[in-house]
Amino acid sequence: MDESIIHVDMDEFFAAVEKLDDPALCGKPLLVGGNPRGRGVVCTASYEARKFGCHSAMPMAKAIRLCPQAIVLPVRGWRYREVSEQVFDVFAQFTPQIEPLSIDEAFLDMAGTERLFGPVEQTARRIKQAIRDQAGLACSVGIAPNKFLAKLASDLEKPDGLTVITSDTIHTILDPLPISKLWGVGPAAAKQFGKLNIRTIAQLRKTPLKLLKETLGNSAEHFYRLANGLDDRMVQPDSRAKSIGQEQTFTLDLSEIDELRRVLLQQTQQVARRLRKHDMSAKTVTLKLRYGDFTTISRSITLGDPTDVTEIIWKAASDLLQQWADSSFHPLRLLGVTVTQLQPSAGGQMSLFESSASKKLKKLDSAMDEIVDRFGDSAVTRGDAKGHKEKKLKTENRFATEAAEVTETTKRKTENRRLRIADLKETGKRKNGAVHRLH
Ligand code: DCP
Ligand code: MG
Repeated sequence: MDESIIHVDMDEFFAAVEKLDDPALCGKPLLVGGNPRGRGVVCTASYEARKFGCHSAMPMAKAIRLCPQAIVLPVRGWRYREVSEQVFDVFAQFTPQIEPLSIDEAFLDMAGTERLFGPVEQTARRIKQAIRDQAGLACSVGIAPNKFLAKLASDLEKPDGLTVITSDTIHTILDPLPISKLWGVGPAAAKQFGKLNIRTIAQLRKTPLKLLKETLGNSAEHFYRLANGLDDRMVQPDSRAKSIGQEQTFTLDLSEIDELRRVLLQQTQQVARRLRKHDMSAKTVTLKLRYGDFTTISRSITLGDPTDVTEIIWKAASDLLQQWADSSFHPLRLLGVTVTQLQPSAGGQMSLFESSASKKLKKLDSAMDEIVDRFGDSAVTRGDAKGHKEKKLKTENRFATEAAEVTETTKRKTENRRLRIADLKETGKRKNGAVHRLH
């Protein structure tokens, strides 16, 4: 099948996150954006508010005139980014070929995944369901042979849509649409087309290319190709790594904590080494633990400062393992460690303000890296200092001890978030002032 490009676009994204965090907002007209008393604009209007003519980029004051009963909410960028990350994590469960377009949309190239997941349309349904389960939100999906058609398709049946354009249906779907649906047709281009009496894609497709070139110059061919459903841009995956991790499935479930520590130490050394190779530091360390019945949980900790030092990451990872073992030990089928919240390291230079303990650790790391580079991974490993407190190096790992169970099973995750949100509301962190009615 040629239709291997998927475009996913979240529905009423900022408003949907607000509804997710406060279900009392569901079904209500919402305007998320800037202050109506200043020159604030609408970032998004919920579908209920769109019925009154409100839309993105409209001055907030005007939107309120159109829909006075709307609830106006301020922009909570950090929260939308957090949910966006969950959505992109779902994409990564289906393909590494992900091209992000914005906070709420991406292209996925599914070519070659049929053997693993079945037909692309079926996979698209699974992606929609996984986004609903893991992020609690609805999205619209377009499936087509190329990026232009996939993006156009995802917009055709919003909200909660799924539209397939095949090579057989291109013209039936494109022809009646206004030319403003073509990628790159703004008001100026639309005016030019108007001079040629071209208002629909069918009219454009049927106009001789020569005539188009006389009026539109170089861009004529681009629009003519789009009107015919042709686009050969590739999906360009975002190459910046978002996480570095190492995991291992055991032939027999492992039930010895010392054995697990040994595996984790190896994994941590490899992860930290890969971080240094990429000149990156990480702020969050996450353990993945899978039990014999496939229940998968994770525990994470956020460090005070980003680091690429093995000893600091090991301290975080081994503490997490110990805390888990103390409270809910089970034999493990799989153990893994991942670091996230990556950022470039400070050029590998040791800061003047760095403590001598930290400098020593960095020297140790570079010496170990050199040995591994020359003689391979198994050439050297550090000792597990557990129980030898006097040997423990006093590193300045100021852990903002935020150990939290991030994942349980996928199903329980959404439920947990709802509980957390209810918690937040109760503790008043989401202040009443954040939701203000403006009349
Ligand atoms: N956004 C913004 N300013 C704009 C347009 C959008 O801040 N001028 C933000 C708010 C949107 C988010 O980006 O929620 C995603 O943009 P979309 O164009 O995908 O719009 P929505 O997701 O809100 O709605 P739709 O269901 O039409 O995709
Ligand atoms: Mg959207």
